[in-house]
Amino acid sequence: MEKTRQVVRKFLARPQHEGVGAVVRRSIGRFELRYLDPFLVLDEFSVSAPAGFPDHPHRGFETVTYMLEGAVTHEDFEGHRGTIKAGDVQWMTAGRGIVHSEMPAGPGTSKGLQLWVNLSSHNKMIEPRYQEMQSKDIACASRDGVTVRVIAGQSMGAQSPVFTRTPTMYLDFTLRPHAVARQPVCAAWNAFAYVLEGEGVFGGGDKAGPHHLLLLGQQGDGVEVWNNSDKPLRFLLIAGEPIGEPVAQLGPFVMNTEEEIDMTINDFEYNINGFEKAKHWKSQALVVLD
Ligand code: FJE
Ligand code: FE
Repeated sequence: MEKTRQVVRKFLARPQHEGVGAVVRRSIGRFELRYLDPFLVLDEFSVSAPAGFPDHPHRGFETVTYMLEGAVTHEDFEGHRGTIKAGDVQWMTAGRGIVHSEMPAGPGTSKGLQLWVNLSSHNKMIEPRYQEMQSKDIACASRDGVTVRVIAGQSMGAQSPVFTRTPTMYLDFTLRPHAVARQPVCAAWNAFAYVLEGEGVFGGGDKAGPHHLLLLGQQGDGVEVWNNSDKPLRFLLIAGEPIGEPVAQLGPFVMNTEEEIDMTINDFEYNINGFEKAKHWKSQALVVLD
């Protein structure tokens, strides 16, 4: 690494209501940062029963759910079901259509992050697919007070098996006090850091604590992060190759044109073109709440 990218903007993600009774801190996808190509949404969520994200559809992008605390049970209209526990990742390609519910499991509060990764026009209508990794199976590396968990891409010799249809790097760093991390990031990829715990100095000067998103500039071949404090620092470093296409979005439907959005509303309403199985499906989670 020769030159670190600098922080160009800094955002504090404040809590807002989403789903049914859930709270999210949305950084990407809110008014001030509508779209960071290819990323549509980054939500740090906190949810406890009976609140959650009951039956809803997706089309045209991927959701990446990374749990920090507690667990989330998901079930979809194809009968795919499971529980994402602390440290686990679910990389879901919604493609042409998924209808599912995502509800907290067990007592206490479930916390995590959900990232929405856009798909290019030729991938928007692909078959839905799941890539799931349990915490114990996530590639990890440690050196000089720096530990990284590799959710997507590679870092410090560790590599993730996740296939990212939209090329994406997703790293979870923990730095001991006074440690420094240097991570190469592809030129031309959009990149940001999101602080989970402690306080870091990013890209040669900007200090930030929890719930802050630091947008990194394009100049440089990587990023440098310092933990100058005497507490651990944990942050995500995420980067993706921009798609460079127009975005038409209506809630959980993300296409390229308004016409495609209208077709999607029609497909969902009449249970066609990928939404066939939504017709007679209801999650068990919803039944329990009834
Ligand atoms: C959604 C409202 C929503 N952030 N973070 C509208 F709440 C949702 C939605 C989520 C979501 C789910 C989890 Cl597990 C974590 C989230 C929003 O489900 F998709 C739309 N369109
Ligand atoms: Fe969802």
